[in-house]
Amino acid sequence: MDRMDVFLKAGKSVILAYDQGLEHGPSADFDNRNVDPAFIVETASKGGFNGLALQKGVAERYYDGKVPLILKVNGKSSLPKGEPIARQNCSVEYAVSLGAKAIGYTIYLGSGYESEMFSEFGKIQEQARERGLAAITWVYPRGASIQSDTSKDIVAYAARAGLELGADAVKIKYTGESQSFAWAVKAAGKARVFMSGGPKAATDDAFLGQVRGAIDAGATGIAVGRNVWQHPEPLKMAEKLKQVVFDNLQVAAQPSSH
Ligand code: FBP
Repeated sequence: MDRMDVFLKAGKSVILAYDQGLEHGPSADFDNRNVDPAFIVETASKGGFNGLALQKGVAERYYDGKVPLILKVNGKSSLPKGEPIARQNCSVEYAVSLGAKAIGYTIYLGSGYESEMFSEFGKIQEQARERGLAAITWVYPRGASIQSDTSKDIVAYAARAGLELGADAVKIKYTGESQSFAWAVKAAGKARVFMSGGPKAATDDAFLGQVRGAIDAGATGIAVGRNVWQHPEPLKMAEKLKQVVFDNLQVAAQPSSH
C-alpha cells in the first residue's frame, strides 16, 4: 500500500496549493476573489483536484473534507532576510485531527539552516509513518550559496535530498525542459515527483507546456497554485491540466518562467 495512493488517479495527480498567503503575503498574490479560502476549497472540489495543500489555520476554518488534504506543517513569511528557515507550526497529530492524509514540509536545501530542517523533518516523517500519513517535501534550493534554483543539477539534488530524507513525494521546481527534469525524476528514485508551479505564466500554453514536459520526464504530477487560482477561469485551467496529466494532451514544450 502506497501512502500516496489517496492522492493518485491511475498513478498520476493534480494537486492545488494554497499556502501563498503565508509565504508571500496577500498583496503579492491575491485579488478580491482568491483571497477568500472558501473560493479555493470550492475550486479544489469542483475542479476535480486530487489533493489540496493548506496551512493549519485555513484548514481549521475552511476545509470541507471533499479533496484529500495535505497539511503544511511548516512555513515562513517573505519578510525576514538572510538564510531561510521554516520551522514546524503544527503537530502531525493535529494534522490528523484536521483530516490530513499527508503532511507537507518545506526544506530550503543549501540554506545555512538546512540541517535544522533536515532534523525537524526527520522527526515529523517518522510520526507521519506511525499514523499512516504520507510525508511530502517541498525541496527548494535557497540561500546565499545557491546561484540558480532551477538548474539541472540543483533540481536533481533537491529531488534526491527528498528521497534520502524519507519523503514519499517531493515537490520541486521545473528545470525548464523535459530532458533535464528527467534526471531529477531519476534521482528521486521511489519518491514521487511533483512539479511546482511558480508565478502565473504569460499564456496558458506556456504553463501547460511545462506540465507536459514534467509528465513526459516521469513526474507523478503537479502541485500548483497561482497558475490555477489567478487564472480568470480556474476550472477551465483545471480541465486543461487534467487533460495534460491524465489524457496525454500534447502541448509544445516551452521554457520555464521561473
Ligand atoms: P505556486 O504554484 O503558486 O508557485 O505554488 C507552489 C508553492 O510551492 C506554494 O505551495 C508555496 O506557497 C510557494 O510555491 C512558495 O513559493 P516560493 O518559495 O518559490 O516563493
